[in-house]
Amino acid sequence: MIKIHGVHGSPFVRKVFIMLAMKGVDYEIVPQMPFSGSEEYKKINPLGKIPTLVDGDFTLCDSKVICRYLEAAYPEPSLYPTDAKERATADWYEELSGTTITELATGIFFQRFMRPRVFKQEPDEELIEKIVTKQLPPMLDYLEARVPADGFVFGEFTMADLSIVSPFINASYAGYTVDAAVWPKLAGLIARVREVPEVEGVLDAEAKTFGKAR
Ligand SMILES: N[C@@H](CCC(=O)N[C@@H](CS)C(=O)NCC(=O)O)C(=O)O
Repeated sequence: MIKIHGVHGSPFVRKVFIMLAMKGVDYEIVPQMPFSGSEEYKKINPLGKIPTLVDGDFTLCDSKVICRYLEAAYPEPSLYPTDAKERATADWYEELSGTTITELATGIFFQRFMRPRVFKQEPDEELIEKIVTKQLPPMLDYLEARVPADGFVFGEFTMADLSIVSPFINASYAGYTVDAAVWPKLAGLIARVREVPEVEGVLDAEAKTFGKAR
């Protein structure tokens, strides 16, 4: 059986769990905290990051790479667009969202959620203010101009939708929501993605892990 090394709550691990659920592929979670410094874990993932997929003697790192492998290995249902331009656009959204946007959104999550709970430190409110008022808005404007008012980015649900939304789920754990008065399309997409049954299932599991209702 496929093993995923990681934990609930990571925006990257979440994508892999949801994709496996949508493809109907059974998997086992091997608990692996980020930033653990485990030398043993670095033997399968030299970066020490989560997730890592292990299937027998086959090992794969990085959520983007893992998701592309899963799409090729388990083609149904298709979760990436097949048209060349749409597929490339989906890849770009996953790249943008998995880098800069995740850094900003998880910055809020780290400060407001992880720091007090895990590190017993006060959040850096100045940093949060800078993210929320200066750094995140241009990204939200960019996405707002590209996401639809109804349905999903490429009609049917794809990993592009999940990639765009995943960082904002982390920010929501820290009390941040995308203002629907300013970015109505993006706020609507976030709400619709949350309602996809497999997304709901994984978010319920996250809520149990965090010990609170989502
Ligand atoms: N590009 C990687 C990023 C993975 C990543 O940064 N995961 C975080 C947890 S959300 C992590 O393990 N951080 C630990 C570290 O950076 O050392 C992917 O898509 O899987």
